[in-house]
Amino acid sequence: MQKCHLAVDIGASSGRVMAGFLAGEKLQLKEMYRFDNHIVEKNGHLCWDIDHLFHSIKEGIKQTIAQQFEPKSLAIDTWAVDFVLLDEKDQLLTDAIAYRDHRTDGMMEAVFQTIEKESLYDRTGIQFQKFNTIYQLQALKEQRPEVLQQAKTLLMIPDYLHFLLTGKKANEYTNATSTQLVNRETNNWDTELLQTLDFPADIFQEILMPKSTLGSLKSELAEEFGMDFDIVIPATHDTGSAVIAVPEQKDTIYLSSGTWSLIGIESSDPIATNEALEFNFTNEGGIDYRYRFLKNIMGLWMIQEVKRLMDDQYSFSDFVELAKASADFTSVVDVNDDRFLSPENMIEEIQSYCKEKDQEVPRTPGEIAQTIFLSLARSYREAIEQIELVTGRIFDQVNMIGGGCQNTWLNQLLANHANRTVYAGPIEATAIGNIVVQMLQTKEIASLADARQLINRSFDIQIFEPKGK
Ligand code: LFR
Repeated sequence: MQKCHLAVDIGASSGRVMAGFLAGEKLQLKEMYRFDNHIVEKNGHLCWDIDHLFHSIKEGIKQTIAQQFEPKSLAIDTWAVDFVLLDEKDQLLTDAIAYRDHRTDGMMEAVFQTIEKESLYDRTGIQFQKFNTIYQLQALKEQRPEVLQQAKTLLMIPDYLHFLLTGKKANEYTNATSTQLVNRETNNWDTELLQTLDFPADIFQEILMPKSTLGSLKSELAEEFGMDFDIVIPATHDTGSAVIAVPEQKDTIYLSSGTWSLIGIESSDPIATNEALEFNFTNEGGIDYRYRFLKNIMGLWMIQEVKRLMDDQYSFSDFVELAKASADFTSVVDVNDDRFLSPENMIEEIQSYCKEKDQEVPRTPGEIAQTIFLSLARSYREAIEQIELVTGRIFDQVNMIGGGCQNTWLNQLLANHANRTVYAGPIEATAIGNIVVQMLQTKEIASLADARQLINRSFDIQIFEPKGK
């Protein structure tokens, strides 16, 4: 059997179980299993189907073993901010409500009545997104206080999946910072903040850093799989894992491209200046307390929604070709307007935005796709300018990582609009970042710098030069 580490990487639209192992001078990655993920409507809320996710993880492990791979360890990463609450018997108290649910409408303003926006930013360094855990908890406090009162444990989604595998409860650091409740000085839960907001402090668990070992499988699971292995804590926030896998770090801007576009730089300290606040940049915690100074941009979610609304008759690569053929179409939307976060109908939302702004209304699939890609490229350029302004530094290149870098048209639009060389790859950055943390834990890789060199020589990177707009 081939010994390996298993990365379970679950995004908002799909999950995969990937085996990673060293082969000579290179890191090899092999997909073992892939499954669907999507938001479902349950009890009046938009939710994740957590049972389906856990079942799929187990299936992925079984398929891995059936393919003659033997996991030495496994680690799970997912999107951030969402959580579950457990009662005193460790049973779920709520569904796993998704961040696109409308329960947080107005909750940011409610929190600001208790603590000033500036003070919250100063304590946490985290961007203001209406779906952050802090606003989800505020929603629970106002809408279902009895649930919060009954709660004994808060686990973020990957923490909960790790708990189901091991029976051990902990909150992983990179994801914990996405709650907007971790203090950027202490890198621990901000107990004063929790008190101010009247959130029950005892539901928060010990924070564990990436590279820690959580424990081995529950005995009944080890029996079911016919083998036992450790669960290692990766950067459980997918963006945290992805940024670990950016091949080049010096003077580069990374853009993790998927359902979201996360654009930023790695910083040894949080940058929580007034300008950073004004531009709504975040300082999410990373491996070895490196901070991700970045901005969330709405991302490929917009085209995912369009694809779904068109009954999947076009693939993502069809949309790329159709958009290219509509390259002369110049209408743009502000992708970061909250109206695109969870609209009833993305196509109509884009069309009414254009109409309101007296722009030509996109009608064909190509025009709609082009409006999205062009708008994204513009907002990437704006974010790059803001990063340069805040840091006083110049960044000559962009490293695109993640599944979205298969969109060669968007890569080219970015190169043209930002007038910078774009390096695209690796596509599986998140799973790779997850795997190398497991290898750092076992000391198969000596340091993060070594891990990045290994990634650089192991995976294809495509280059896009600016061609003028
Ligand atoms: C990307 C991501 C972003 C986070 C958003 C919501 O998958 O994790 O980093 O802001 O999803 O959790």
